[in-house]
Amino acid sequence: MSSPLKDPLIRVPFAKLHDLLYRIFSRHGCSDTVAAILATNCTNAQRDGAHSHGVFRIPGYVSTLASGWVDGQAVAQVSDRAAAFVQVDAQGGFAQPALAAARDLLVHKARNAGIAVLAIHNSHHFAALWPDVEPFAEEGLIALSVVNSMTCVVPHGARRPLFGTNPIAFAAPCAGQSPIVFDMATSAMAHGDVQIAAREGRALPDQVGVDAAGDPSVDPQAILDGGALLPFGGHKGSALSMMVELLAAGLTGGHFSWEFDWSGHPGAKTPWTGQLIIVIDPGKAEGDRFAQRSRGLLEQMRAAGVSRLPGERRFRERAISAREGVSVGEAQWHSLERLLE
Ligand code: NDP
Ligand code: PYC
Repeated sequence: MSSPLKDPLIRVPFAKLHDLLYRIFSRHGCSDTVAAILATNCTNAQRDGAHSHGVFRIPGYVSTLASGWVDGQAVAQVSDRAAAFVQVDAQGGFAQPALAAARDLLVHKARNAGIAVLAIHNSHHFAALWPDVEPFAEEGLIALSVVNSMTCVVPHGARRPLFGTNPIAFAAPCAGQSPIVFDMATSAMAHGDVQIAAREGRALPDQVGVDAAGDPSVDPQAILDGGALLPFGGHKGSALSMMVELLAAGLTGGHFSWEFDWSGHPGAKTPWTGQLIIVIDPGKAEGDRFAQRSRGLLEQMRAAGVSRLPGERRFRERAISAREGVSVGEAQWHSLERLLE
């Protein structure tokens, strides 16, 4: 598939892109439920300009489904483990349908207990993480999620890669405006962005990765061909990445980023790991003023000179997409259509 950035852009209605992606997922072995959930996830990412996890990912989904590595028909099994703990076995399928299957129970528990945990294992997550948390904040809840991926990050002080790119996403309600949302890999760069840079022949910034010999490199292809990424922020990002491994895999029972072997499934791209989501009901806090306090915090940040808050770029892209349609590369669109043949 051609690069989303060098390809001339066209604007397509959200529903048209969603329908195409739904048909691709269905054509390549997903159940109706899974196809609809993944199509929504991927269309939302493209709509918000989250290009490393929008339609760029579709060939990877398709090759993974063809390889038999992931089960596109899986029906997640939800277990009510405790007053504030829900466990889901995704049955070797995608994490997003597992979250959807457990969501009502999770929210019910969070509203009762003030907090609830969702532990997903035996799952594949190949997407951006903010779509998993933002909807909770839209209904007044705070949500934090972590997911681990595949070995491609050298822990601080180590000689070889071990961790995944391991993102952390957070969403909180904010009075009178869209929720506060951030979503970030704990690696210096997302693996998807390294792939995009390699396609475009763009050098990376310093301190992002190393080549196969372990020497610092700004060549994205060298990082992809046996090299590795570094955590962001040295020992601090490395500690957060370790935390993600512990929560998303150690706690849930999912695989650590180094624990699965996909070499017998050529074309497999989706990490077979786990995901943790923690949901808090701020309505249980004394005074129930959390959304107002959030707004006050943002006002102070703006007054202090912050001109760009996390999530703002995506919300801006979303508004443009609503007016003009979702932007997709022209050649990219035709490549997608060919996946229906
Ligand atoms: P970015 O570094 O692009 O952005 C991280 C966060 O910082 C976002 O919330 C972003 O907001 C915000 N931000 C970016 N620039 C600024 C700025 N100048 N000032 C203030 N805030 C800013 O994200 P990553 O490259 O780390 O991750 C990209 C995606 O990759 C994520 O969605 C992540 O979930 C996904 N990913 C998924 C993995 C998986 O296993 N499924 C593994 C690794 C990554 P905004 O959104 O508005 O740009
Ligand atoms: O961009 O690092 C990444 C990534 C890994 C799995 C899905 N996305």
